[in-house]
Amino acid sequence: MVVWSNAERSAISGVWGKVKTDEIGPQALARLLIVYPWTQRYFGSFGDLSSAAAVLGNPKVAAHGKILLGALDQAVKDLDNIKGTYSSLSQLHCDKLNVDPDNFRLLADCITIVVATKLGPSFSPQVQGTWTKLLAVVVAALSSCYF
Ligand code: HEG
Repeated sequence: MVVWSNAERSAISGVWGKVKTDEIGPQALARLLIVYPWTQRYFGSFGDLSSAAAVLGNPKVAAHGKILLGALDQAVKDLDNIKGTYSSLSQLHCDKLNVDPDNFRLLADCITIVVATKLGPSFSPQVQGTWTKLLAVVVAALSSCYF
């Protein structure tokens, strides 16, 4: 059972209030596909991913990035029930999409880098610690069907 202190809850809503999911999502997914190119194998239907410019300009990447961050929004809004929120998503990624769960952590790192770039100095080490905890819980919840 994950316990969130009031300070952690307010740090998370502070970060979330400063990011635009429509901006962060596409940027984070594009980073994943560029930095870790093997992740492109899951997005065969997305069209041209042949260069960084192609990934950054691909409308399907942008649209899917928004969907990803929409799912993160659900976690942020219900911090005490992240495992429940993601139970069917975990099943989908495991049974149908066959996504290697190591990739969840890589996407989490990309999200953190994009958020840090956006927030600048207000993304203090303390805030980063809480944010990293949130994403670790998200990754664990998405991975739950695999184990
Ligand atoms: Mg996944 C679909 C969320 C990591 C590959 N992902 C989806 C969907 C959501 C989601 C909400 C739509 C589900 C639906 O249509 O019912 N994904 C999600 C989260 C995270 C994540 C929250 C991690 C934080 N996904 C992830 C990673 C990969 C991946 C790391 C592959 C490297 N997701 C993937 C694929 C689809 C989804 C291939 C189907 C896309 C499509 O065909 O439109």
